[in-house]
Order: sequence, then structure tokens, then C-alpha cells
Amino acid sequence: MSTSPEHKASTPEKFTDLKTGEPHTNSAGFGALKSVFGQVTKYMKPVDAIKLSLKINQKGGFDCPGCAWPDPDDERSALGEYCENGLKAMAEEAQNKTIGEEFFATHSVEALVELSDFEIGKSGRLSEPMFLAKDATHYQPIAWEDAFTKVASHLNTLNHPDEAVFYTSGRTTNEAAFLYQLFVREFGTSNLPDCSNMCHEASGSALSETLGIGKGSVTLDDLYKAEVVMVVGQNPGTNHPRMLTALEKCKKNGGKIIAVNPLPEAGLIKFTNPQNPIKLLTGGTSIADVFVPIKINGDVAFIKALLLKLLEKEEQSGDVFDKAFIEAFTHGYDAFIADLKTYNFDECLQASGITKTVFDEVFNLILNNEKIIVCWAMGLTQHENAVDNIREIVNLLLLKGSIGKEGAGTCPVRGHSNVQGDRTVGIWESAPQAFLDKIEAKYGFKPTTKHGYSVIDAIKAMYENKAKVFFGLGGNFISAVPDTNYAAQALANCNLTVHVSTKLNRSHLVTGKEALILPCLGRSEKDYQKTGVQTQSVENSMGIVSSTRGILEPCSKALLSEVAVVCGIAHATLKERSKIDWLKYKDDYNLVRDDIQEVVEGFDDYNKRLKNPSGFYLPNGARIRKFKTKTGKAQFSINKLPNWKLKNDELIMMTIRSHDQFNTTIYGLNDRYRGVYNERRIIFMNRDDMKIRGLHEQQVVNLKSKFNGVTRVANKFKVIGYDIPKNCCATYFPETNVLVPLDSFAHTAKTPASKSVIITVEAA
Ligand SMILES: Nc1nc2c(c(=O)[nH]1)N[C@H]1C(S)=C(S)[C@@H](COP(=O)(O)OP(=O)(O)OC[C@H]3O[C@@H](n4cnc5c(=O)[nH]c(N)nc54)[C@H](O)[C@@H]3O)O[C@H]1N2
Ligand SMILES: Nc1nc2c(c(=O)[nH]1)N[C@H]1C(S)=C(S)[C@@H](COP(=O)(O)OP(=O)(O)OC[C@H]3O[C@@H](n4cnc5c(=O)[nH]c(N)nc54)[C@H](O)[C@@H]3O)O[C@H]1N2
Ligand SMILES: [Mo]
Repeated sequence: MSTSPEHKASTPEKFTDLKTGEPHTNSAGFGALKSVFGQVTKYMKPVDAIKLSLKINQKGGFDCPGCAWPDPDDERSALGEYCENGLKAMAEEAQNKTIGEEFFATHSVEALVELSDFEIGKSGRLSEPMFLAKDATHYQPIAWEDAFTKVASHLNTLNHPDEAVFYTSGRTTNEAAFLYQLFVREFGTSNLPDCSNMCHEASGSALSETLGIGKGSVTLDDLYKAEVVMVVGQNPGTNHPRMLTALEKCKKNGGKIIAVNPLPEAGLIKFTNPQNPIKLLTGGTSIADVFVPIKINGDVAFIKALLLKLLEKEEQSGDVFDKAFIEAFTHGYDAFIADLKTYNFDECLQASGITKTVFDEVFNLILNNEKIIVCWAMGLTQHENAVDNIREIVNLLLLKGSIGKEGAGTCPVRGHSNVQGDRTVGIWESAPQAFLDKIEAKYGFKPTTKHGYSVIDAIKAMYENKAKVFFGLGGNFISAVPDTNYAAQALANCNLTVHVSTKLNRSHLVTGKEALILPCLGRSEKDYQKTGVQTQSVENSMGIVSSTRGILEPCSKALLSEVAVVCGIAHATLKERSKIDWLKYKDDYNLVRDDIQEVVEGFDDYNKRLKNPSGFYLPNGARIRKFKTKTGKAQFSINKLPNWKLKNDELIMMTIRSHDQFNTTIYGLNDRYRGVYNERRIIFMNRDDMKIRGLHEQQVVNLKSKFNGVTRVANKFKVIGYDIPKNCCATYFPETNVLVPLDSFAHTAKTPASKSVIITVEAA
């Protein structure tokens, strides 16, 4: 085929007719309702839409395939516990259009790559397994058994199991994820990269080291009871809309909200609860009491400035730090304070980009309150010093004793609806030894103890021909990963690429020599198996495991569940060399849960407790001040200020989500809250930075990043002047992933630094 992998992987450089308006300060409300009903009725059967919206996130209903925000334990809205973007996620999955043999016969791979991601997504649901033969131009249908045999024969002819890579995206349920990692380990590798590597890996690293658990410590109830909630590097109005209801409740109880963000995001400023008719009319609640317009990657400097002022006060009055907590529960205090004293307050404040007035407002709230929660997302985790960002937040909470008590603690807000659960049940390229020992004890094979590839390592391995089979359980690898061109070549080098998917995406078009698309059921669909319709389970951001059960008829009879696909492939690949009866699990998912219960801590009486309508909490040491760290105590850490410097013509760029996308799935072309309509190829710039460069509104520019001697280019973006700190800019992911260097990632966690890409902007 003539089209290069790089070309196939990149989003077409086509404009779609940009319109701009004033950015909103208010989120949700009427605009949201209008937007979502337009979306839902355009692509779904109306009866299905009603059925789904009544059952979404209800006890005994199905878990929204959107974000991982928890559902209230009681008081769920009778109308379904959903938000605008949850409904869009659902509408995207439950489309009434399907694609199969006919579609792929009329659309070659070369033709499909010319479509935008928005157009690709709107083509419909995948309805039957498809195979792309070597040198073929079109995908063709393949029977499920033949597809399994094809995967098996590729896997079994590798020189070593480590030549295969098994990726997971975070929608996969606990049941499918557990079986998948079990298969991969029995096959003989631990190459289990997952979307978490690009997402909250830095949170996991920092929190495990300092608090002994890679998850957050708070519950929804804590949020209601907090005196101060600091929301850092997160855009909940778009990405976790139901979180705003919790923040609203916190405020009603007297809590204060601080938003730390380079952008004045709509939801953070004001919010109108879409499930409260009175609010819709009166215009909603102001959410943020203090808005902190921080410079990109200014967070360590900002927190350090807070720590320095707290120390100064403590030294004056002796009643600022929670000394009883520090004494009894922490380790490393003296070294931490000694290091802190080497920093200068003014320098830290300047590096954060914040005025003294705004700083003082935040400082007074932190000084005068003891129940503090810090929430964060990708604005903190996707930097080279991401782990430092989070460890510095932990330092702040430790000084205030704000951990392991009511209304206080850590709250990394997860992305995909089951990304946390996938890790809990074993999707982990560097799983702890205790977990591997349990696998060995239960199944009688010895899993490799060698650490497997994370996402970045996997791309390198494929590029260097050290890995030859890529298998993706969900997700859209090529569009999600950094350094698109390099990654495209990496995938093209493979002998086989396989994707288990609900929808067509770019990863199906950037293939190895051969490729398979294996279509599966979505969350909203009934999963019929021998013992009846199956229930599955997921874990949300706060460690609650609950059930999820589809309610719609599958969009095609040829779909298999993810569990059935994993069992089929495991059976075909391992045959008699397996110690496991793979096929029994797909008939009855209770059997999978019985196994999880034996292998993973905290799942006692799994099947029974899953019947509890609100699910059950997994154990969480940090929540009860039992810190499972090396010292058995919560650990203070020493973190440096980042030391990158911009040259005169450079800007620091964050790649963010618009209001109309779920990661690489593009629902629409608007970013309503930011006042951007009908275009994704845009760059938000500070107006002074535009002036210096002689750029005007909507001027077309090309973007360049230079890193370790390599120049990367993304052409054709329109400039939008925006309220963003000087020297900072923002573009949408995945259009600019091509600019994110593979070797720029979070130290120790390897999360790609896709929120601090140094670029130059030139008129096209
Ligand atoms: N509708 C919808 N919901 C989603 C998703 C989606 O794409 N669409 N994605 C899901 C997934 S997988 C995830 S991980 C989450 C992502 O949720 P978010 O993390 O909220 O998503 P981003 O758009 O990446 O937003 C990052 C925010 O951090 C800010 N930011 C960037 N750099 C910095 C910095 O250096 N410091 C500070 N303080 N702030 C910074 C940006 O301005 C932006 O507001 O959402 C989940 N939910
Ligand atoms: N530059 C930049 N890059 C980023 C980010 C960023 O902020 N900036 N964010 C990163 C983050 S936080 C994440 S989590 C990753 C996301 O990376 P991924 O998880 O790989 O990407 P998604 O876009 O969520 O995957 C969407 C695809 O999943 C499939 N799918 C949807 N539902 C199901 C299902 O139920 N089962 C199966 N089998 N398939 C399903 C559909 O085919 C759909 O096309 O991207 C990362 N990449
Ligand atoms: Mo994510």
C-alpha cells in the first residue's frame, strides 16, 4: 500500500469552518440539555434513548461508560444519574447504525484514513469480525473461530512471549480484565501496558510511595463535609460533570472551593445542576470561591509557596501544623522541612505566575481549615515532574493532618469508567510480587516476575522490532499515544495488530502486516450467555465496586462479549498447555468473580456483595491512617522546582479535551463552554503572545516542537486569543499528539508529558 503509516495516523489537515463566541462562565443548564438531546436523538432510536437515560448509573442499572466519578450511595435522581457528557458517551455507543462486510467492501483503508476522527466515529457500530490480509486494500469478514486461530498462530510462532504487547483501555470490566491479564501471564509475559500509563500513573506512583496506596483516600461523603476542596489541573464541567453536584453540596454545607487552572473553565466558575429544575431557571451556583490562574506546570512552585508561608506561621505561633498527626503517623518530616527552607517564597510565587492577592486568599483558607481535600486530574499528571506535583500535594495534606479523617484527603479523579478496577484486578505491567504469588498458588503456573512494557516501552519495542504482535482490548492506541509518527511506524512494523472494539477508530487503519477488528458488546447491551444475561462489575474513582448490566438488545447478533473474546483467544492459544479451563468462564461470570475473590484482596463474598444495590467499598489503608509504605508511615517527600526554561520564541503547550469528545472519540466539533464552534484545529493563545508574534485572530499557523535534536511538526491551526497565562497555550488532543516527544514523560511513572510540550508558533 502506498499511504505511509504516518499519514494514516495523522488527523487530516482540513478546516471545518470555525465560529467563535464568548466563553461561558456557567456550565450545564439549558444549553447542556439542548445539546445532549440533539445528540441522542440524532443517532439513537428514541425508545432506546429513553430506556437508557432512565437506567444509567441507577442501582441495578448499567454503569455510565463515561467517566469514573462515583454515584451517590443514596439519593440518586429518579431520572437517572447522568450528565450531558455521560449521555453523549451513551449515544455514541448505542448508535443504531452498524458497519460490517458491505461498509468495508466499499471503503478501503486508504479511503478511510482521509476521514476526520469525527467522521470515522459517526460511521456506526462494528457488527462483525473483520480481517485485513497482508497487502490487502480492504478488510474482509472472518469467522470468530478463524480469528481466534489467527491470533493464536501468530502468538505461538513468536520467538518469545515478550514479543507480544497486550494493551487495555479503561472501559474493560473487572471480569474481562482479570481473565485477560491471567491469559497474558499464562502465555508467558507481563507486557500489559494500559491507558492508565498515559493517565493517572503518576498519581499511582506518588501515592503508593507516600501513602501506601495508589488510589485516592476520600469518599463522596468526605467531599460533602470538607471545609476546603482544591480542584487542581482538572476540568470537571466537561470531564466529570457529576462532580459539580458534589462540589455544590460541599458549598451548601459551608465548604470553600479553590480552582487551580491556567484556564477559567466554565464548570469551575459557575454550575447549573441539570437535574434541578429550579436551578435551571435561576442560573445556578458559583462554584469556585477562588480561581487561581496558574502557569502551566507552575503547581510545585505554588504549593511550595503555600508550604513556606505555613512554615513561617508555624514558627511564629506553633499551632499551624497537626503535630500530633505528624508525630504519630508520618516519616521524613525533619528532612522535608530542612529542604523546604532552602527555597525562597518570592521566587516560588513568581514561578507559579500567581499574584500575591490571589495567593493570600488561598493561603488563608488553607491556614484556617483542617478538613482539606485536593482533587486533581491530567493537569497534574501529564508533566515530566508529575510525580513531584502529587507528592507536594501530599506534603501539604500531611502538614495539616488532612488525611485519613472525615472531610479530608486525596482525590485523584479517574478518567475511564473502570480504569481503576482494571489495575486492581491485575492489568499492570509491574504487578506486585504478592499478587503474582497468589496467581501461582491458585492456578499452578509461575507468572514471569520480569516487568513488562508500559505504553512508552511498548511503542519503542515495536519500533525496534522487539515486539511483533499488538493486541488492544478496547481503546484507540495510535490516537491516544504520544509521538504519533513514531508510533505509527511502530505499529506498522508488527506482524499482526488486533483490536477488540465497539466502534471504528484510527487504530484499525494504522495496522501491522495483517490486522483484525474484533467487535464486542458495549456496556449498555445485554450480555447473553449459557446461564442467562450476565452481570459485570466496575470500580469507580473512590474504590466502590458495583454491578453493571446492559439493557438494550445487542446492535448485532455477531458481537461477542469481551469476556468471550478473551476466553476464546486464551483457549485457542494455550490449548492443552493451559492449566485453566478457559471456556467455562464465559458461560457464567460468577465463576470469574469467585476466582478474583481468591486472588485479589478485598473481594470477599464478591458475588454476594455485588448484589448490594450500592456495591461495596474496597479496603483503603490511607482512609484509616494505616499506611502500607516501606516505613509503615505516611512519607514526606522532597520535590524540586521544575527547571525547564522557555526561549524567547517558545511557548509551553497543554493538550486538552474539548467539550465534545471522549478522549479520541469526537462527538462533535464544538467546545461550547470555551466559545469555540465547528473546529478542532485551533490553538488558544494569550493575546500578548499573539501581538509579539504579529498574529491576528483566526490566523493559520504551524506548530513545531524541538526535543533532543528532533523537530516535530503539526500544520494548520487557527489562533484564538484567550484568557490563558502568558507564554502558555492550549490545543486539543489528539490533533497535536504528533508534537509530544516519546522521550518526554513523568519521571518514575512514564506518563507522557502531554501537558508540557514546548513549541514555537509560526504563521503558515
Ligand atoms: N466528556 C468527557 N469526559 C471524560 C473524558 C473525555 O475526554 N470527555 N476523558 C476521561 C479521561 S480518560 C480522563 S483522564 C479525564 C480527564 O479529565 P481532565 O484532566 O479534566 O481533562 P483535560 O482536558 O486533559 O484537562 C486538564 C485540565 O487541566 C488544566 N491544566 C493543564 N495543565 C495544567 C497545569 O500545569 N497545572 C494546572 N493546575 N492545570 C493544568 C487544563 O486547563 C484543563 O482544565 O476525564 C474523563 N472524562
Ligand atoms: N496528548 C494527549 N494524549 C492523551 C491524553 C491527553 O490529555 N493529551 N490523555 C490520555 C488519557 S488520560 C487516556 S485515558 C488515553 C485514552 O486512551 P484510550 O483508552 O486508548 O482511548 P479512547 O479514546 O478512550 O478509546 C476509544 C475507543 O475504545 C473503543 N471502545 C469504547 N467502548 C468500548 C468497550 O466497551 N469495549 C471495547 N473493547 N472497546 C470500547 C472504541 O472502539 C473507541 O474507538 O489517552 C491519553 N492520551
Ligand atoms: Mo484517562
